[in-house]
Amino acid sequence: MKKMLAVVLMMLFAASLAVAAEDVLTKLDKNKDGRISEQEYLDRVSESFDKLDKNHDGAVKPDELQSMDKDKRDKLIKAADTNKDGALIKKEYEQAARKRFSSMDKNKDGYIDKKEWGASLSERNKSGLILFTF
Ligand SMILES: [Ca+2]
Ligand SMILES: [Ca+2]
Ligand SMILES: [Ca+2]
Repeated sequence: MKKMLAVVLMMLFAASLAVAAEDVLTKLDKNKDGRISEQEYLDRVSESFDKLDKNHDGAVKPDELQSMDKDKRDKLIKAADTNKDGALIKKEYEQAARKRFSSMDKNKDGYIDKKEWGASLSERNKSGLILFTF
């Protein structure tokens, strides 16, 4: 009986994850063609950068990422800070996002469709690049 319950709970959990993922996809998909183009993705990335850059000096520094846990923050900076100065400028951030986009676009057609988006979810959890999760 307990086992059944665990299975049901797991299914519910998986279902809620799927719903959340589709929600985000719908939000990103501005022209409603059911997939995310690189431009749609980068628009959103640019918005998220502006939000992170609290003092609007064009660079996101670790102290502006205090709300994130240290591990994720370090991973993000490590992944995106190409000139290794400890701060992320928008160009670096967008470059990392572009890389992210092409790694999600498994069939290389320039779009992230529903299947690709779903498949990338678990990967993103592992990679810690939560900023690109939306
Ligand atoms: Ca679209
Ligand atoms: Ca930098
Ligand atoms: Ca694709």
